[in-house]
Amino acid sequence: MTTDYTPMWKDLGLDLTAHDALLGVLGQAYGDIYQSQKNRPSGMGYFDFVVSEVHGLRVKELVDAKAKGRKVIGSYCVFVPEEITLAVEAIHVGLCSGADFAMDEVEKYLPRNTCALIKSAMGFKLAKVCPYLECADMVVGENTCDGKKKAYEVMGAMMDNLYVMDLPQVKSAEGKALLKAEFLRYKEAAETLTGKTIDVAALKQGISLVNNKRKAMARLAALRHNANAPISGLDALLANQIFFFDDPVRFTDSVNALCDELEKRVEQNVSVTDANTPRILISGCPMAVPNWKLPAIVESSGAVIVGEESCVGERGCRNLVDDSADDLDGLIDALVERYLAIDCAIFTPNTERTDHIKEMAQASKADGVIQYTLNFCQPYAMETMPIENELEATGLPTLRIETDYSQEDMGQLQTRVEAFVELLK
Ligand code: BJ8
Repeated sequence: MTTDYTPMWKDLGLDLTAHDALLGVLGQAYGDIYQSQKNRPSGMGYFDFVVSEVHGLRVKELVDAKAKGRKVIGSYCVFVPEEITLAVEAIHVGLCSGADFAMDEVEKYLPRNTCALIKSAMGFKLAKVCPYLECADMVVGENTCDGKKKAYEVMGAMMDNLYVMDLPQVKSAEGKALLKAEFLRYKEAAETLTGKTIDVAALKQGISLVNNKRKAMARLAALRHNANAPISGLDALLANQIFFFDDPVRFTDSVNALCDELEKRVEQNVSVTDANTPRILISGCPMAVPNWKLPAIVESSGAVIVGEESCVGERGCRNLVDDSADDLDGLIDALVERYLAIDCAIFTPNTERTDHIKEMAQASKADGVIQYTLNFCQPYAMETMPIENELEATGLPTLRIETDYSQEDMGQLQTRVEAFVELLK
């Protein structure tokens, strides 16, 4: 029996007609792209269920938790430390921004040549279609790229619960001090929101929950390195996307259960590919739900994606937080250490990102790298050429793709990706 969530959506203030349209598009895309795949691991059943209930059961869990006094904090960037959110017993949800919505309205507030991710975040707000955003007691924006920075100024006028975190652009001693000051300011804001005070035990517990999620994702990433890929890139991307809004313990258990199954697949030589399938690493801008456009094209062109160098992927979830300190200051320092290693293109210089791409390509036995950039994203577009030069100097073929969330360039992308896949064979 399916549950009718309409009263809940209405109470959250969603525009029901627009929301129905969004769910219709999401369901159609999911059916076409995901459910048409062959030989999927049975452990993906859990993730299929999460998607089928993405605006239903998970949102109900948040609404029920709020009724019991818990708070919900939404975030747009992997720099916002979930460990601190969990330490005040709040729920941390990533706000996905992976589909075009209400673009005509958005372009009344933002220039047309703004990246799709920023426009999507604004469109979801203007059209009132995101239950996570409407559920959130506090929404955290961050000063990363110029587009996001300026968009939060506009969004701040539309929302009374937007909190903006400043971030360094340089990984210097001063940059580290700024990040620490901002994490302490976020800690205070989270404490004020919830009325809870973070102590060493609470922060250690938050660190442990998030470290466990990251360890499970590292296990999944390593299993994809096998010569006989036990899981498609699309399915692995889905787990990376759900990382941001599922219950952390249930998510970790589900990824570990999936990995147990994948280990058996590897032992038994069960694969989603054959020995000649080209292996591709995707690198660049984050792919938020339901942005499956490029991976669907790549895998329907006869290649398999073996890793994502992306914030919805390894850039976002690698590296654990050292929880050995016995005081709050030491634990905050450990958080700063871990987060400052994120090699987002907003940093200058950012050469460690190229090193990371090379390491990932080698570990995953990639035959080629697709550099994926959203149109009008200057930080990632600017890094494309030096990275291409370095990778090609090591003999690794690369392809540059600049696109957005529309379907208009599908044919052209398909042709270019197919040609690249042929080259790798
Ligand atoms: S840590 S990648 S999640 S900022 S695509 S909005 S950069 S113009 S998303 Fe990001 Fe945090 Fe960095 Fe990761 Fe700007 Fe580019 Fe748009 Fe982007």
